[in-house]
Amino acid sequence: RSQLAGPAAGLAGYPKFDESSHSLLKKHLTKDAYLQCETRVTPSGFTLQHAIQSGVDNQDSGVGLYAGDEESYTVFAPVFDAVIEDYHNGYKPTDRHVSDMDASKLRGVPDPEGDYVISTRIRVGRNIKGLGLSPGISRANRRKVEELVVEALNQLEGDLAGTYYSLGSMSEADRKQLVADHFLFKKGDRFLQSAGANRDWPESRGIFHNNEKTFLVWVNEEDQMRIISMQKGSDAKEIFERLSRGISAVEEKIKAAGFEFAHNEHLGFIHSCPTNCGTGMRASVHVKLPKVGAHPDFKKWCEKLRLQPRGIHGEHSESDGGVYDLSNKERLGKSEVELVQTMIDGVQVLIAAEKALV
Ligand code: ADP
Ligand code: CIR
Repeated sequence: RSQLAGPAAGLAGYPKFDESSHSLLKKHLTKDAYLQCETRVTPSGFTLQHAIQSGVDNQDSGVGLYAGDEESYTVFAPVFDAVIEDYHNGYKPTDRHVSDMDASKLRGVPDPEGDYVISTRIRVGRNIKGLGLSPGISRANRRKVEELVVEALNQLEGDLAGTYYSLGSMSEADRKQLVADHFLFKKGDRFLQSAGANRDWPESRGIFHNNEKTFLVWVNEEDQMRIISMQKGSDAKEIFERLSRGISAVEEKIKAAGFEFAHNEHLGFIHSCPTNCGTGMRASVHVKLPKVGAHPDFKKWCEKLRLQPRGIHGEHSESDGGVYDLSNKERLGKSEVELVQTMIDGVQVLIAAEKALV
């Protein structure tokens, strides 16, 4: 395939950003970076215009940039490196990622009495090397991913064993209930839509879960896999231990089929969104913090504690009844254990603040 996206057009296709937009794309897509990347194309045919489409269509994006394949991160490095450094607390192009999945190292329980934390969830993303990323994946590769992953999941045993439900054959009522209960991804996310990640929906998408719905795997949404461990209460150690076993079991089966997770020393596990590279891990609680959440400095406190607040239905949703989703913000350059510990420690601080506020 040609290494040119087309004849150089200079700045003719440079996007317009609203004054109100605060995305990392707007901040880091300098004219110089744009000109460097404008004519480049990855081996699977992904261009800069594909990578930035979501942030251009959705001016309220926090980030606004997606990769269509592993190579997007190097081919469009002038933009991706800057966004990654900004989002992941100064992570440099020369830095190396680290990993530690040892649950026994975690210290403390956010809310031992169970007065504030409703539930805890830890998820990671995983993609299979060479099969593309959702914004650029081919229909054939997406089908291959579903086949490989479902075959791996069907071999899981003990508390990890469960059933795969394809999105295409699920009733609308069942789908809605799974979304409302926080188990399933939502449909038609406009950020993913613009990124090209919703093509051929709902084909090859689905969800696997065990009987208790404490171990779940999303297939072919934003990433090929989202591996999730969750339960009521705040026992992060138990949840992390189950997640760790689950990831290893899935990886072993994927390897037995002759494939491997997309990973490199610098970016850790490769994801379609640059915010997820590294561990791909988001460890979150749903926690009742009506006073802290309503405080004018809430966002500042979260930033200081390296936490990201989300609403009650996940990213781009609002809080309801003073319940917030709080999770580690960074995912790259720190180990899984460090990031879960960041969440535990930060949530403890905010619960103490909630108790102190009158
Ligand atoms: P992701 O976590 O994969 O980045 P979202 O932010 O959209 O994606 O969250 C996905 C779903 O997981 C949402 O329904 C959200 O409410 C739910 N969720 C997140 N954290 C928790 C938690 N601690 N307990 C219960 N549900 C949660
Ligand atoms: C956005 O830019 O808002 C969406 N594309 C999602 C960004 C990833 N999520 C995050 O942690 N802010």
